[in-house]
Amino acid sequence: MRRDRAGDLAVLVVAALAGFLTTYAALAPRPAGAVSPRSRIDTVGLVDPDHGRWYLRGPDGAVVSFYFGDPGDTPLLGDWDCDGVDTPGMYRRSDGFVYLRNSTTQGVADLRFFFGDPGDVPVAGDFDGDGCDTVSLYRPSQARFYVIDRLGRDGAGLGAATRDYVFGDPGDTPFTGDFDGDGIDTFGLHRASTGRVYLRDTHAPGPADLSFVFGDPGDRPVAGDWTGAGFDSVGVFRP
Ligand SMILES: [Ca+2]
Ligand SMILES: [Ca+2]
Ligand SMILES: [Ca+2]
Repeated sequence: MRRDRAGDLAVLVVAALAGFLTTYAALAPRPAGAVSPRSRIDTVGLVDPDHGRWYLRGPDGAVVSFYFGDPGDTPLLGDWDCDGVDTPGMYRRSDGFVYLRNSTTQGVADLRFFFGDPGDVPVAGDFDGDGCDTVSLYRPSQARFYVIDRLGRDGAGLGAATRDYVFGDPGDTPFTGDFDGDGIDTFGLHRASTGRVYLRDTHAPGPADLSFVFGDPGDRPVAGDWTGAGFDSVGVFRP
């Protein structure tokens, strides 16, 4: 979830996964005279699934911690209000709602909307490059992604899917990132049985643009810009 707003000093968060691992990013101040606005370095954060407590690590090592959500919620991170700052969200399977918050502090959700079917997996990102993150949907039983470029309205359902397509196999774990640095987030998959990662750079059916083996069975994939290179690459968290 890329944000290149020159001069912003805001804290950002990128990418979230089902379970409890998130990656966390902050936009560092631009060095004097720097031309490129890309000075973002991603780091990681964690959500304690037993207590709904978030731990987000900044580039200076400082950790922001707060409670948001209930045990068992699926965490999300994104820039829901397009202000350049990524903040928490969660999907609560028990009531089928997504809850989004616009600050990295404790408090109630600013927006909630009904989400998909019970087996669906939420995936957050900026899928059209307009600077706003939305919550899209991955349906594991069909290995199908539904790309949604608007947030649901408060109390109502998801926005309409603009595209949907099959990518990967049922059982793959989805994640999002801007793997080619064009400002648009797309999907990656991690196949636990083989440890193979599949990355796709466009929102259309087709084979992976890049595939490689990374990590061990049981690892959880994340994507982020770990070096400030201007594109996202893959990491794993080993529980
Ligand atoms: Ca925001
Ligand atoms: Ca968007
Ligand atoms: Ca991209």
